[in-house]
Amino acid sequence: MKALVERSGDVYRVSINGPEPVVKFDFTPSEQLSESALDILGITFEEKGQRLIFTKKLGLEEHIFGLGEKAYELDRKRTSTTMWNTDSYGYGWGRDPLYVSIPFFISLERGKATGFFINSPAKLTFDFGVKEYDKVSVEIPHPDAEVYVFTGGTVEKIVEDYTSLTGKPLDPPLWAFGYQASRYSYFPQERVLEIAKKHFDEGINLAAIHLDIDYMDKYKIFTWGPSFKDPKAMIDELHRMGVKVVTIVDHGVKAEQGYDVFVSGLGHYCELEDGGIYLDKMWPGTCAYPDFFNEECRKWWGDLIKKWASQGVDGIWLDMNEPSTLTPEHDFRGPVVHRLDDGRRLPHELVRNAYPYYEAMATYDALKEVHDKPFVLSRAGYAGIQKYAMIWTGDNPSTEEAVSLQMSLVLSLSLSGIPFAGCDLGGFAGRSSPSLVLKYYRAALFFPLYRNHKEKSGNDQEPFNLYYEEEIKEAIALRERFLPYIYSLAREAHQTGHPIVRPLLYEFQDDPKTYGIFDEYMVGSALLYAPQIYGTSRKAYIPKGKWANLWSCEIEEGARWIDTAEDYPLFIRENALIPMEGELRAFGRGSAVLYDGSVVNYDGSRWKAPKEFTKAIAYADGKCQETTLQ
Ligand code: NBV
Repeated sequence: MKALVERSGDVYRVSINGPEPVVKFDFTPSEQLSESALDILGITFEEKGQRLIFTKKLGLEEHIFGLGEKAYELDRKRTSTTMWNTDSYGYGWGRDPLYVSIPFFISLERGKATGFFINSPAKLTFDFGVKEYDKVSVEIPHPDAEVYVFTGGTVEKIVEDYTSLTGKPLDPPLWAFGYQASRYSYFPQERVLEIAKKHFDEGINLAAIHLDIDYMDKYKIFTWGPSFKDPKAMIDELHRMGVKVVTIVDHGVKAEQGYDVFVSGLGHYCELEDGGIYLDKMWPGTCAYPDFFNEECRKWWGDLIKKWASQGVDGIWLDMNEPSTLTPEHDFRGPVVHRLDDGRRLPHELVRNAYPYYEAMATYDALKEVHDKPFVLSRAGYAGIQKYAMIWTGDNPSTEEAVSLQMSLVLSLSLSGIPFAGCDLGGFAGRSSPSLVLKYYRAALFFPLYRNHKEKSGNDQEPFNLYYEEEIKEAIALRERFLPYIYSLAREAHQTGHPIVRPLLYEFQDDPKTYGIFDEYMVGSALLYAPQIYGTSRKAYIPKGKWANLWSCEIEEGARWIDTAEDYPLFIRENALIPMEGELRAFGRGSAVLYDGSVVNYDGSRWKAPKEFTKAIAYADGKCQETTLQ
């Protein structure tokens, strides 16, 4: 076995048997180390036929985080999990795998963090102390591997270094953080307009509306069907209302003579070993599938996206891109091969998880030529997807247990380099009670993507169709008040990789009590939120330090558990400032960088802020002092 260990700052690259990764990330080593560096890093590799086994010890006080979208508690200790992007309709706790595969985890032991990233889109299996109580092992189904170790020590530094390697998150347009409506499917076009208008009539500012597969002509991508007679007029009307338009685009291209999209793509589809086009079932019937691993294919797809978006379409929603099919297996069947840019033809099993990565790359790069800041929403993903797309967590169910699960998923994505994520508010699969929908809106209050979406056979769960309408509208309005803070955090996320919603352990890694908490979260480093998702009261953990209750102005001192019956338990950290719509709030001194780069601050007696802020609230000694600015 050949091992090469190189280093740049706190990041080590270990190359076993001369790997040629399917997804290449830039890494410029400053030094080469001897093989004994593997002992210092505490990792070993063993060859087993055509496979490699990675192992490290698992300490009694060691805990594991990351790995993106996994339906477990945040702490992955005592789980076994597979990386294989999978269509997972209606999943609940414990279903594995789901749609996104991020083979990157963070170990936290006695307050010290170390990160590990196995750069392979093949079917990796991770075992964290299940098979062997005191070991982490990863089975790699090929004889070579590229592994990165991040030794920065803090969770934040590791997320920074991981996103320096795999790419900083995109810079989404600001409307992406507004409230969005979706349904499988709103049609005909008159109904789309009515639905959008209804939101405004009911006092909800709608930022975007999503069009699911029924806008198409017999599900053929890049077409409009007969119930969208004048899409241009519909788009113009939506734009006049201030509503952006996002269309779903699946990967399956109907294999049909005379369908210009299909014909133009010949030569760019996934092939079988014998060179024939791989054909299998998707919405329109027998389909061919773009081979996004190949640059020529990405160019062809990019031209289609550009042409489509130039009609006024604002964003693209990539579904089924694990890749899935409508076959009993859901996956690609048969000996499918992919052509990589470097000329290799590799079997599907070795590259699968990177399919959505290259699809999102092609889509983002093309949209960028039409819109300054592209909006791409993807269901599946691989490490690095954060450069190109926001992620939504797929077909979540409308069940009570799913609400905290969604928090765990989005917070884990946050730890895994993907700050821009969200879930279908209300739940996609099944029927939802009004109180469940409200819990979803509350749990996700600060999730970067805030979109209601529902399956065909589900109930109408737009806020105005539910008898909890007022309460849900209150949630939407409260989120809106925090948008300046969310925007400023989006800027930080884009520049650094720091997530917007953060598990408590991200900010308080010295406190092991935070490791098990996934039903409350930090918003940036300044705000603590414990959503009221169980009933009318809940326990909330207040980490060490002083915190001001946003509403009552009382000061809480951590670390301790409290009971709270507030609808929106929110606490400002000491010496932090939060920019809100037209107002600033600070506990002690504090400052914040706004989305446009300007700085607002409070030095304990004076406020410094641009004109859009007319009110300021200072928290001190259990009281709030309000000041009118300029
Ligand atoms: O395009 C239809 C749906 C979509 O609404 C949903 O958000 C996706 O996750 N899509 C899955 C296809 C399968 C629906 C069962």
